[in-house]
Amino acid sequence: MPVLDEKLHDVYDEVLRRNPGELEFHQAVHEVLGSLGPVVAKHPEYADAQIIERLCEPERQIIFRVPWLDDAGRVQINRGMRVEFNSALGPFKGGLRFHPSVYLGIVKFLGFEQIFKNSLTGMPIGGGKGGSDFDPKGRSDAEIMRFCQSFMTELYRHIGEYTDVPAGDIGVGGREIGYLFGQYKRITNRYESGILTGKGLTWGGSQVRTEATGYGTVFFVDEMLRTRGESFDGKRVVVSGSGNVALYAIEKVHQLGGTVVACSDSSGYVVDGKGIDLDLLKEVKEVRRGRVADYAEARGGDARVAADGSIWNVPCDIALPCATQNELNGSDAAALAGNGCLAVGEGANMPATPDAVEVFAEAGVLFGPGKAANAGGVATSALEMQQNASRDSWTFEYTENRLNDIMRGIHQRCLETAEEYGSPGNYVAGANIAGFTRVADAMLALGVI
Ligand code: NDP
Ligand code: 2IT
Repeated sequence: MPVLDEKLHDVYDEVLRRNPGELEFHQAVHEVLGSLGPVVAKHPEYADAQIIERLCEPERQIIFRVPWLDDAGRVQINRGMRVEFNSALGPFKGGLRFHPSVYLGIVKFLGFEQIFKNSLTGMPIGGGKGGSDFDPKGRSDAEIMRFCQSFMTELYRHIGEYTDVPAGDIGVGGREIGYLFGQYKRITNRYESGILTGKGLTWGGSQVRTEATGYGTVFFVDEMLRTRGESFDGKRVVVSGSGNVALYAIEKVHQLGGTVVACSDSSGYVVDGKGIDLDLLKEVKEVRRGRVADYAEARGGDARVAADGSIWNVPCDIALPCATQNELNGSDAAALAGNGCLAVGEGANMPATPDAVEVFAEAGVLFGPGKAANAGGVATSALEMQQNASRDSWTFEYTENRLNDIMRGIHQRCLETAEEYGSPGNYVAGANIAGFTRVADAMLALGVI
């Protein structure tokens, strides 16, 4: 982990003291502060206005009970939350995660990351995140609907086109956004398309939003490869996960001439040397809501599933972690670098541990951090908000071109900022500093609020 300078160290100690036990939040704060030494040296005005201290304290945190009836008629109780972290650049914006591991420390790490990611897109969106410890696995469609309706029955009073605009994340996709939007509409008697993003195409959604995070990650990595005269063409790629981000990362890699040879879910990973059959994988994951083992069985041939060991031991040229936080550690990174991996792009939020990031830096592996590499999802959400505000809908081609331009812009901003602050080629420094300075300048302008 980078050593923090004295002033930033004090800020970090205060974050530890005020947020005990929230390990992922601590990790995310440390990662950003690790890049800000040269910024506070150059800009004493940020320290005078306590900008970093204010950024580390969410503007508002909402925690609520979510009671619902399961199919057997039993009462179930989950905890829902929404952390509205920073609205200096626009309404709070960020996804909702439904997973049993969700607690305040996860939502705060994601909300904190989201501030800088959203800033980096150059679009007018603040940062927030929400979710629940609800476990969708094994739940019927009717149970998912009742849960979403109960969740929105509390959340509706806190969100709005100009206030806070949630979207999907782990465990929240098109189906859940539909049930959430339906309940909002029923409670308020208003068709306010701009209160959620990730909607279906017939009821206010945007083309490319489903594909955006995965496609955007691949566009970003493609830009990194270009700096070394390389491309995806002919490359072997490993993608972890097999959810929304992973599926569309795989699709774009294949469109660009690469071959994805492995993917995973929480029960294991599948190696498919001939290249993942994406139509089959989508059918298994999106229609049947099955496991990667079901894919391997249906695929037959050489495809095999592994329940232990690490997907990062599968030799590849490019690695795209697209599942969850801290899924790629220092020894995984060493295995990737040892196998000649050229580039890593974080489709997920904070999938690489601090040790892993250090290994990549030492080995000269190109590393695109999540707040830059996976920003295409939220950027396309902002495009969805634009379309909702103007009651318009754009074509797939136009929207994908906008996404591609945004990802190139983010890549450029990272490189230029890294250079300006003395860390040429360091995408972590570039993303953190460029994301930070835009928010910090807005906060300075808005006064002490
Ligand atoms: P999905 O729920 O669609 O898919 C998540 C995938 O990751 C599944 O394959 C899941 O396996 C696996 N996974 C989840 N949790 C764990 C875990 N604890 N251990 C191992 N595997 C796990 O989510 P998304 O694809 O939307 O999100 C993936 C990542 O991308 C997350 O980090 C999210 O924050 C990030 N992200 C998402 C964006 C979006 O627009 N959706 C935008 C930017 C970032 P299983 O099915 O077995 O649980
Ligand atoms: O982590 C993320 O950027 C997301 N889950 C998407 C957020 C959004 O508002 O589209």
